[in-house]
Amino acid sequence: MKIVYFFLFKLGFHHHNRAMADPKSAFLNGNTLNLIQAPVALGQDCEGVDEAPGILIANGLVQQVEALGWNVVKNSVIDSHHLRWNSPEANVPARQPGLNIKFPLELGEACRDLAVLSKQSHDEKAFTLTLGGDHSIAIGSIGGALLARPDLGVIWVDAHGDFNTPATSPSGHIHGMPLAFLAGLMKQYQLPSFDWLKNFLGPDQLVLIGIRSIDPEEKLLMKKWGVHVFSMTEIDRDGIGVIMEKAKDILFKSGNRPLHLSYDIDAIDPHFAPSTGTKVRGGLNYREAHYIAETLAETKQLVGMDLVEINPRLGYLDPALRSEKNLTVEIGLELVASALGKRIY
Ligand SMILES: [Mn+2]
Repeated sequence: MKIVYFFLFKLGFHHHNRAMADPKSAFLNGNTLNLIQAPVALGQDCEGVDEAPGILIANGLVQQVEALGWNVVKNSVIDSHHLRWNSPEANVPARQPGLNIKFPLELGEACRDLAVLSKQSHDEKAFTLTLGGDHSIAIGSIGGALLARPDLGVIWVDAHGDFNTPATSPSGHIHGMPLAFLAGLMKQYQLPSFDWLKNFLGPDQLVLIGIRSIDPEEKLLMKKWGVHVFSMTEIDRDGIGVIMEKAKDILFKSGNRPLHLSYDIDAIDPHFAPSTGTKVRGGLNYREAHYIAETLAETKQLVGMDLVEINPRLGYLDPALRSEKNLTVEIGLELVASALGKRIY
């Protein structure tokens, strides 16, 4: 499979007139930020999630990031036209014979190429912002980050557990399996297209927040592996402020470490973020959604972020609205800003 990258290098000379913000992170090289667009949709079955990176950028993502004092040095796109539902290749039978998993070859190769970019970006100590695409792309962004930063801590914000394996998944969709890959639970299946995954997360490196929909056997896997889960129930009981303190206590137990935020937009209540493929009621409200990103930015340990599962074709009664004033695209842009240091006061 041929993957082509488009690198757009920008000169930073016009940035010196901007007030240099305070140090972004001890784990970063100043205010350097690399953007990776991962328009991948084959991890699930709704057309349109691959359109999100383009629409986020058309709605001012780069300008917004630069206004916060970041210097966007690289803007790379994984050319994954063959990974979209509207491509002819997507119409071939998806399921691997004898195994309940869809498009492992295509997604393994896409994530491998994304991992190369992610590792390189982390080697450069640039903040690495990856725009999905469905959540399968986190195998690449985090799998690559772990090659450069084996000690990475991950905050996974999601409505779902994303811990399924072929043995527990009702659908075979890889966007429900990225944490099983990153936790090393997929090694038993020996998928050659994922053999580049070398470093894995341990239970002390991962916190899940906002969860409210877990498949029954997936839940058993998660408990056995020992993942820290803060479901919507805990957020209701303790408030998001207490939950974020607990999450930091877990991740910083042995001292500071670089952090990665993997933000699935479906963690947010569909009332606020309707344009996504697997909606679940009872999610994060608008301020809770932001508070998570703001708190992590405040730690100064954040080195990367995924923003995934925005599907601009969904959630609107009037399709004419989908590419312009899309509420979910707007909230996605705002979450990136919060994670990159935007403050109310
Ligand atoms: Mn997810």
